[in-house]
Amino acid sequence: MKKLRFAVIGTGFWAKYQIPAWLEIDGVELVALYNRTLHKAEALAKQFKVPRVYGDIDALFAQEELDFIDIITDVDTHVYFTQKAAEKGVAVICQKPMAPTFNEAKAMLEFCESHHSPLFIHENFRWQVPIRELKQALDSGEIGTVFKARVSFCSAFPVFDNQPFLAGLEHFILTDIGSHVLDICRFLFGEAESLYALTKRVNPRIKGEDVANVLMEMENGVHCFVEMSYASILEKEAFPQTLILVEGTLGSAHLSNDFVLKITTKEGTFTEKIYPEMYPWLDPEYAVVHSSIVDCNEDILSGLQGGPCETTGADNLKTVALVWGAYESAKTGAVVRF
Ligand code: 89Y
Repeated sequence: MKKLRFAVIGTGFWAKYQIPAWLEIDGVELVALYNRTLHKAEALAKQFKVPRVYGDIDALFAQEELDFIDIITDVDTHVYFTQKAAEKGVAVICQKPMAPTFNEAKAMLEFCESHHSPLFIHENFRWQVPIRELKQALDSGEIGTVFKARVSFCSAFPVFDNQPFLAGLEHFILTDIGSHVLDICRFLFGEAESLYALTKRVNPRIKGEDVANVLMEMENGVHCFVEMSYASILEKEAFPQTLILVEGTLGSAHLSNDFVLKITTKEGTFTEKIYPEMYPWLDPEYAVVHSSIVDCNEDILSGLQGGPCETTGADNLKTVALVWGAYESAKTGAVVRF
């Protein structure tokens, strides 16, 4: 099969991992980098031997023959670059969160559909190996019918050191981490029927909320409590792990710190350790996330080649709806129904 030619749009923090993750995969060829500040693109091009760089997005589309672009910029530019690509008939992969608001995300998807340009969202948390393993355990039926779950992403990791723009977001933790963990909930338990949320800002130096608690009732009746916080000083710092406890009629499954998965039934507890693949290019502080980029890219490549793909734009819009449903619930104090 012919290699798909692509360009990376944006050469900030995440591109340093997204690019080597692509280089792990056959079937794609990275031909160019774009960045508003050209010298940053030049530095990364040198590091990863990418042949061409651009500081002008129109020049990129005029001079390169592309099958797709991978947008790794801040959220406020996602719609702009997506439309530029779709107008040229180029497929788009875009980082989460898809767009700054639900309406813009919906319009972005409709724009791509009307231009027959496939849209995929790079949503990688559901591709973390411990979470795939947990899903397998739930699907095996060993803990019976699931009735309740607690999904936690609570940390005091200095997240603004690497990604300072997050501190200026009016909507922070639900868009940044909520996009991931609410997507994990959809992956594990299906769609939500209703949701109630509370949010809070603890850190006075940031603009948005850094604590959010969301209680969902899923269509299959599962009660799912999702807690997220960047203000949690805990005995064990878990960043960037999502810790999950699932209870079923025959037992429970507990994904706890340091990738330990425990399955408990009346027969006892079975413990397993599920480590992420430690690629040489990953930052150990982000290991489980960085390593999942490869699996997420592989799945999207399958979609680009006309095969199945989990995180299409249409699928991810349902996660975006949960994020913005949570903001609405926190603002109005009402339960939001889907
Ligand atoms: O931006 C976020 C993400 O996608 O994963 C963790 C993170 O870097 C900080 O919350």
